[in-house]
Amino acid sequence: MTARQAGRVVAIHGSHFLVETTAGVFDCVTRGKKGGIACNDQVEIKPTGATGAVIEQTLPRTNLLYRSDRFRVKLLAANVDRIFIVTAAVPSPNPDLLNRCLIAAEAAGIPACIVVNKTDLPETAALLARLLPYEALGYPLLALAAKQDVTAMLPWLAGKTSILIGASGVGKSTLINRLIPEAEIATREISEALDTGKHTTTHTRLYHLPNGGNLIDSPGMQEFGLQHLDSAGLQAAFPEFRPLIGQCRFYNCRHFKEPGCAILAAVATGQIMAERWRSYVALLHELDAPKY
Ligand SMILES: Nc1nc2c(ncn2[C@@H]2O[C@H](COP(=O)(O)OP(=O)(O)OP(=O)(O)O)[C@@H](O)[C@H]2O)c(=O)[nH]1
Ligand SMILES: [Mg+2]
Ligand SMILES: [Zn+2]
Repeated sequence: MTARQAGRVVAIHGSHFLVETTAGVFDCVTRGKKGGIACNDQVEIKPTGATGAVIEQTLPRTNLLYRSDRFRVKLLAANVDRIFIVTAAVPSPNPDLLNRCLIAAEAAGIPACIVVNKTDLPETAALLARLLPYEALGYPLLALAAKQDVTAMLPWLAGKTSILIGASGVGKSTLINRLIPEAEIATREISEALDTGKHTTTHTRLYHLPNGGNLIDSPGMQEFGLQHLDSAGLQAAFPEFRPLIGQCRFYNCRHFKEPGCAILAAVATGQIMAERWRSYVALLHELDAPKY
């Protein structure tokens, strides 16, 4: 009988899990029903052959980043130290998606940074100006061009496990290739040449940084459901709401259209960004929708 080994899930392909151990990488399956295992989960496996194994157990997580709509939950990664939300002026950015990523990061208790990629594009100045208020909320803004120079990211990555998330085509895989040349991830140019469709990266995968630490690439997302939050969790994920909570006329104010609402007053004066409040309202209505 082969002994159990500790490992780390580095990629998930359907019902197969690639698990890295000190004895090499194993192609693993789970016992019974699949699911519930995320990239960067720490697991115990039991080898069934030279390269095959069964996942026996998932070890407790420090955190879990995931999205959820009415129908299903999609795990992104576990045990993450930092989330980089990658944006670019092209393709045209979606503030609601950015907000949802930030809210998911807050809800999971993981620090988030915003990366503005493609600074070589002239449209970037306007995007940076629009995103500046996010820095004031506590989300550092890193502006760079993955195709030119990614050194601005290095101090944030060292010794940590980080994940890149964001819309398709913003340059997540290009960034990883620049930071980890041996990753050799296919990026948009290649998928366009092969005509394989819109999303280039189809699986979440963890790569090791040359100077220590790990970086996880993820497929571009269009939607980010947060059905797992309740109304209190949603409000708590907005740092700019915190100083105003308790100042509304009604103790159970939902900050939607109630009279005497301190949040609405702050939106009216511009103290709270209208695009943040719009994401809040959209999410508030989504969590009222029936779940199946
Ligand atoms: N101008 C410019 N283009 C870039 C830069 N970085 C990446 N790109 C381009 O943006 C396109 C998309 O890059 P990818 O790295 O495939 O984007 P992705 O975010 O991984 O996309 P998905 O895998 O679909 O989620 C490619 O054509 C890249 O060459 C940059 O710094 N400047
Ligand atoms: Mg990609
Ligand atoms: Zn209110």
